[in-house]
Amino acid sequence: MTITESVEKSRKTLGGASSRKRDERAAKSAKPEIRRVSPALGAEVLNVDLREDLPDETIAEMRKALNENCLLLIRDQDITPEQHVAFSRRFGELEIHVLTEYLLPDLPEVLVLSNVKKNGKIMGRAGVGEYWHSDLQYLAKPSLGSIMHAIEVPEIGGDTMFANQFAAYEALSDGMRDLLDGLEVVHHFAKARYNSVQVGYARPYSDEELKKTPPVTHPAVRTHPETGRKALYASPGCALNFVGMTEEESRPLLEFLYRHAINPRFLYRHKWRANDIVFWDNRSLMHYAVQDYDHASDRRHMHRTTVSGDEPY
Ligand SMILES: O=C(O)CCC(=O)C(=O)O
Ligand SMILES: [Fe+2]
Repeated sequence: MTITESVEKSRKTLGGASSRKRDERAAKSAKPEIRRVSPALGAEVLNVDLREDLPDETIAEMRKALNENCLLLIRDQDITPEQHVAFSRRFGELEIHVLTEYLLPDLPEVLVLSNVKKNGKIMGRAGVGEYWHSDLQYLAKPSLGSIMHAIEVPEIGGDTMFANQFAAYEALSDGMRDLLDGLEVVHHFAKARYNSVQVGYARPYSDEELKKTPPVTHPAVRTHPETGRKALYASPGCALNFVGMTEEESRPLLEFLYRHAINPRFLYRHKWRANDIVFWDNRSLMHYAVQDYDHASDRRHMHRTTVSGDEPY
């Protein structure tokens, strides 16, 4: 064999190997393995690499797993913000959060949640979400789901808890379900602010921010648009009262629901590892970010995208 022939042969072999590898990767990523992470909710998706443009079938499988399990965990994803956004877009349009100072300057689809300082300035929104809520429930069209990428996490602490609101609804008596099926709840962003200020981290929202988020009304029980399953949809995050009732009249029933909705049987508590991606369904879950780490010395740096959703019914 001449040198030219052998170079040609090795080029072919290498070329063959790399295209074979791509095929293998595609075949592998087309068949993600789905493994439940707790009895209440959540599934880990294995054999996917979010740096790649995943096949449509893989995305469809993930969507199905999300609808069934309410939360997806994908570990060891060392992705860029651009890859995070590209993956998120496969599930719908992305929201640009009203709190614009916490968005990545060149990529406003990414909301930074962080207590890490750069040049003396905190890089994101710190210490938020320490109350049960569903993201953007204070909007007329709340979010379908949020996709969080953990970049730096404390050794211990800083977990996020999730509560399955399908299970909460299904555990109610027929009488209570019938009552709730006929009720609507008023939600307001100002209450979410109040919750955060209460726990001592948030700055007050500006008039401008509040003007963009007038009170909205949603059914107390919402039907999942993709599965038809019903979920309790009255989280303490931003709920004020039932339509047609005063706050005082609404309080006893709302407080019963808040207690009921977080029965330990409905919960999964996620302990974050760096490069975890957690995709939670805001239509069927509430979540709660536990601020139990030392904000002065423990670094926690997360990126979140928020997939747009439909008007609840
Ligand atoms: O930091 C977290 O774990 C979650 C905070 C939160 O509520 C959110 O990003 O929606
Ligand atoms: Fe949240």
